[in-house]
Amino acid sequence: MGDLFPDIKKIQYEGPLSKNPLAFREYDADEIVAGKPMKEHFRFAMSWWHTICASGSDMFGSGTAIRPWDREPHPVKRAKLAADGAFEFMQKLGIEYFCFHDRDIAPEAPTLAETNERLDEVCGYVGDLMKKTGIKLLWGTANLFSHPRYMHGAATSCNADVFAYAAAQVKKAMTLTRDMGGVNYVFWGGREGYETLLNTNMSLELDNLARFLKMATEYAKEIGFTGQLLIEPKPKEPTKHQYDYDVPAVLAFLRKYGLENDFKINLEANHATLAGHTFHHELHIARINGVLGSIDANQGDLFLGWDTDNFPTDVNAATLAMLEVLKNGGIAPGGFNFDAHVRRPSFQDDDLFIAYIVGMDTFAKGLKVAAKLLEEGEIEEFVSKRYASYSAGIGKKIVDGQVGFSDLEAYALRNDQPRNVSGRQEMLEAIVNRYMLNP
Ligand code: XUL
Ligand code: CO
Repeated sequence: MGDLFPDIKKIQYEGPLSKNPLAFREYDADEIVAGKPMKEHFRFAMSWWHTICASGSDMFGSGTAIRPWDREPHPVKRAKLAADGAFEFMQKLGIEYFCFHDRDIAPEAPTLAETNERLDEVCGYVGDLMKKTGIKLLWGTANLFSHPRYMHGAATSCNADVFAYAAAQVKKAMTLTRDMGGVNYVFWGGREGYETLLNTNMSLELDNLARFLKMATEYAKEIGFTGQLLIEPKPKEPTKHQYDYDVPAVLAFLRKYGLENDFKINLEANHATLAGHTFHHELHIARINGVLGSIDANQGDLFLGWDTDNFPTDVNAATLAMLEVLKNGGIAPGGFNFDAHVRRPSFQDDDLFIAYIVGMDTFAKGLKVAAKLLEEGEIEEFVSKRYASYSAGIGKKIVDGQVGFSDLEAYALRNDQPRNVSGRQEMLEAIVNRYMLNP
C-alpha cells in the first residue's frame, strides 16, 4: 500500500456503536447477508473523476482541495502518481472496483494520436497496479462532453466531424476497457440532447445516436469485448433536455432501433430524482423490464435543482433500492459506483474517506434491512393478497385472456357494486421503519 495518505490506516469494521469516523459501522465486507458476503452484493467501485480528479471547483469558484498528486507539474507523471493515490485509497477502504472516463485517467494532449499514446502509457501503469492489488475495472467510458468540440453534442452533434471524433474516442476507450478486463462499458449521453428545438433536427439526431450505438455494438463484437454495454439515463444537465431522459425513454429508444438486446441500464439515484422519480421507481421499472445493469450510488439535495452528487446517507432510500437489487437476484456484473463527490468545503483528504465510509455503511444497512424484510415477507404477502382477485374468478379469466369487453360488461351488470379494501400505505411504511429501527 502506498503512502500518499500517510495519516489514514486501513479502514476497519468496528460495529454500530463505534464513534470513529474512519471506521465502518455497518459494512463488514465478509459478513454473510441473504446468502452471500456483503462485498459480493455491492461490488463497490470508486469513481475516478469525482475521487481523484475533482478539486471542488464549481460555477462560482475554483477548487478547494489539493490532493497529494496535484503538486506534480508533468501531466503524465501526475496521472501516474494519481493512479498510485487511487489504488492506495481503494485498498485502504477495501473497494475492489473502479470506474473511469478516458480523460480522467490521462489528460488530453494536443492531437488525438498523442492523447491515445498518453492513454496507453497511463493505462499500462494502471494495469500493473490492478495486477499487484487484485483491484478490478467495473466499467470504462469516454468523456464526450467536456471538450469544446462537443458543444453541440457528440453522436447527436450537427457536425459529422465531431460524430467521427466521438466514435474514435469510444473505440479507444472500449479497447482499453477490454484490455483492462472491464466487465461493463457505460454510455452516458453527456451532451446528447438539445437547448432549443429552433435549431435542432431531433429526428436526425436520434437516428444518429442509434447509428452510433449500433456501431459500438459491432465494434465490441469485432474486438471480443464481452462486457455488458450500459446506458445511463439523465433528464437534463448539461443540456436543457437530454434524450436518455429516464428508464422508459431509454427503453422506447432501444426498442425503436432494435438495440434492446444489446444494452442494459446504469441507474444513478440523483438522475432519477432530477427526472421527478424516486430512485426506487427507476430501479423498479428497470428490474421488471430485465434491464437493471449497474448503479451509480449517490443522492441529490431536495432544495437544489441540479445534480449535486452527494454521497448517499439516506437509509430509507437505500433500503428500498436494495429491495429491488435483491429481487433482481443481484447486480453483477454491475456494481455500486460512487458517482458522488464531497462538498466544496470538505476539502481535506480524510473527508474523502469519511464520505465513502458513510456511503458504504448506508447501503450496508439498507441491504440488511431489505434482506430481513424479504425474509419475513410481510410486505410481499400484503402485495400478493392485494391482487388476489386476479388469481381466481373473473380476474383469472382477464389474466388468461379468456374474456373481452362484452363478457366483462355482462359480469359488471351482475356485479355493479365493487367493494375495495384499504391500500394501507401508512401501515406498510411503518413496517419498513420497524425493520430499519429495530433490526
Ligand atoms: C454525469 C454522470 C457521469 C456518468 C459517466 O451526471 O453521472 O459521470 O456516470 O459519464
Ligand atoms: Co453517473
